[in-house]
Amino acid sequence: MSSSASVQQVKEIETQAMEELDATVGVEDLDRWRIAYLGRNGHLTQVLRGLGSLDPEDRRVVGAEANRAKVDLEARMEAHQRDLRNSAISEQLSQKSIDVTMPGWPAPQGRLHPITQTIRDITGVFRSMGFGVEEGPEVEWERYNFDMLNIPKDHPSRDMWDTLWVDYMDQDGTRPMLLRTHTSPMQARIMEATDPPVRVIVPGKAFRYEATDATHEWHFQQVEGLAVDEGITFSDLKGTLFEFARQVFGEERRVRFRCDFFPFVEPGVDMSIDCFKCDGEGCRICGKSGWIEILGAGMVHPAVLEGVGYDSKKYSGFAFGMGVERICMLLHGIDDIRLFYNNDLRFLRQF
Ligand code: FA5
Repeated sequence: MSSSASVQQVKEIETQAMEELDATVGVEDLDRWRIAYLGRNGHLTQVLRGLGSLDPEDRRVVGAEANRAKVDLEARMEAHQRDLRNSAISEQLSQKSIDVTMPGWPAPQGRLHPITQTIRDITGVFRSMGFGVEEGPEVEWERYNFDMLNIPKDHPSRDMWDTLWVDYMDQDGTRPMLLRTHTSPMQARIMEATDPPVRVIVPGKAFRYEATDATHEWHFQQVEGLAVDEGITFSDLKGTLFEFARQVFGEERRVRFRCDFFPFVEPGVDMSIDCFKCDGEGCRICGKSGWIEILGAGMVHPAVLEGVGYDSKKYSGFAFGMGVERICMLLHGIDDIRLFYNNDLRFLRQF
């Protein structure tokens, strides 16, 4: 074999291999081609094997040419393989065509619970009147929930709040911790920690050992309010609560104040709104009275002021505590408080 003839032979193998490679259309086709030209007994491999029988000069020239052709063919094969894969994907995509104009799946979106929305509405109104917002513990000491609010141990007024006691014993065998029965303990906590003037509201949960019905839950939300300064009078209390009722319920809702007793205020009142269901006629919701009580209030008792170290001759103040669920019921015409906590999405999705 002369060197030019062998180089010629390599070129012919290469040309033929290129033509056949372009004609391969599938993975199996391509594999057959690789075996035929680059495989262990392939055409080009045989040329390389035969180099040993050539004289040194031919071996160098033909060997270099055959190796170049091998590298070129391998590169061409890889490129062809990529082309085949890409056109297979395009083919698949064109068969399963995607309609980009179709509407997508809606992303599920949560929303605030109606009670959370109502708390935000209430705090918004009081913020606009210059009140700050504080929060406090739900598991509370008896001292703050009762004693510091002028409700001593064994006093009958403790019966106003059926209490859930926490199973924690003091050294003397008493249980001094409870689930707070109202947000009022925060009055004492705030005054203990701050000097007057105080103007704050406290949203939070309260718990009572109570049977449930259309307007009573054993756990519910309250918003406490407290304002203490020099010269605060009962008309400040009335003005503030009237303005709150006007902003939350609108001008047309009627408001009623009645005397009430709470040991930590003197005088004490409760405030009611005319019933949303019967417009004051009397129905099941309002217990046939035409009114729904939403809050208790009054002037902070001098004993409470003195108990936190305030001078009750210099300072006076008012406090109130409202039930958030009752307000939400009035706002939306909801006739059973238990609906808020049943986790029934058909109810909750309406807000
Ligand atoms: C109190 O809890 C006093 N701490 C309120 C207060 C604060 C008076 C500051 C004076 C000064 P009362 O128990 O009435 O008061 O509850 C206040 C409001 O919480 C009620 O008007 C009512 O709207 C709501 N509430 C009371 N019990 C329940 C209950 N079981 N379920 C739902 N809401 C309730």
